[in-house]
Amino acid sequence: MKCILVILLLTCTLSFTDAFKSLWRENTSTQVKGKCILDGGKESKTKVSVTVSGRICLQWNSVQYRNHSFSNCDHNYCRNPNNMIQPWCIVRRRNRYVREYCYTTNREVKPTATSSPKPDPSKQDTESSCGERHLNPTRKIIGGSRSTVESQPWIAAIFKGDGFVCGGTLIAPCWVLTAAHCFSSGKRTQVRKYSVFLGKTAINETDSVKEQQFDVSKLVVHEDYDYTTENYNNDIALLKIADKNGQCAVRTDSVRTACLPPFQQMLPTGFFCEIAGYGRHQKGGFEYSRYLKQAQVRLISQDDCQNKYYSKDEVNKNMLCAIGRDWEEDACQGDSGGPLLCELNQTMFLYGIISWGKGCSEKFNPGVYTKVTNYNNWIAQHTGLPKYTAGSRYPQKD
Ligand code: 4AZ
Repeated sequence: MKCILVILLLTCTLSFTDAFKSLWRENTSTQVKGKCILDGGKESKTKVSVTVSGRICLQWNSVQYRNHSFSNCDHNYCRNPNNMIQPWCIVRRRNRYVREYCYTTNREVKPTATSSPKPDPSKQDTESSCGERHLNPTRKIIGGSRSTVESQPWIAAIFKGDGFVCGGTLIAPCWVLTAAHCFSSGKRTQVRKYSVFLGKTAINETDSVKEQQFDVSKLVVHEDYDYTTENYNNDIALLKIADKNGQCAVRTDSVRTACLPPFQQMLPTGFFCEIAGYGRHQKGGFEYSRYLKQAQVRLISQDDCQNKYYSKDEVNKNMLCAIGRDWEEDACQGDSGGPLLCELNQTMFLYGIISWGKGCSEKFNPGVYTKVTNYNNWIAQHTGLPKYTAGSRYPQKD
């Protein structure tokens, strides 16, 4: 675990660009007496001061970093003066001062409406309004937190008849992304038996104000998913949804789309992300969780996942691995198909599809996810929506 952290932090540290150096030089040379240069720009003045490794940021004016001093910055809040992908700060690691990205928990928590507005058919998410949500307080349960659907408004619950099958993620008003292994009959699956619910907080309860129900008009399972070997390679599928009137998902507080990151965009090892689903509380637990849950997980390096925890035969380049703190939070049976999302610029991006793993929350057996950023072209080809797969909401570096 320690080893993973070191690699992660090294990656973060090394990933800062030269552009930063020149900006820093410029800023420090024009430091105005009495003003903190870090607070000068239009950037958000976040009060977050924890990094992706969980370290607390050092007070800016307490550090001398590479000959730069921030004597007027009397706080330890994360800042982003050089337009990195997200705010950062300086921390102490093994007697060295290094920069680390911050764990930007939140985000301005927008007030939550007491009753959801009625769906307005003219209101649909577009590729530029994805990934936004209203956060609600969550209650702690085993290995994660009970979540309100407003915190995970992209979550889809896929049913066959009355039986819950898998989770999924709404990526465009008419399209849900899920796992191929959820449909054991592959291309021969009878889609008319399936339905998809959005805006569902509890599997066994119906909330007619928040929920939207759909039929499945089309199922596309990845042509290279092999149902005979079940090695989970290319574990990705698309469902096209429409309600009885042919209408796709309408944007409300409880139903929103998640953003897709750009093709092959990856985040540093150790980055905090979150998973959501209606799956089992515990390995071997008999009953599915009735309620939507979410948990925080961190990305594991590909090298560790392929060599230390699993083998290269088991985990390939189309997969990524993640696990919660102390191996305690993980996806489990029934969560399959659901999302692994990572937040950048207060926007949620879908990086993974819950796919497999040995057991649940078992030490040294991380959760394995389909690496969504390998499939942008596949998604564009089958949905006909290249705008949604271009990753246009992803923070741009200068
Ligand atoms: C499943 O069976 C499953 N711990 C999903 C994820 C994981 C294990 C099992 C990862 O759907």
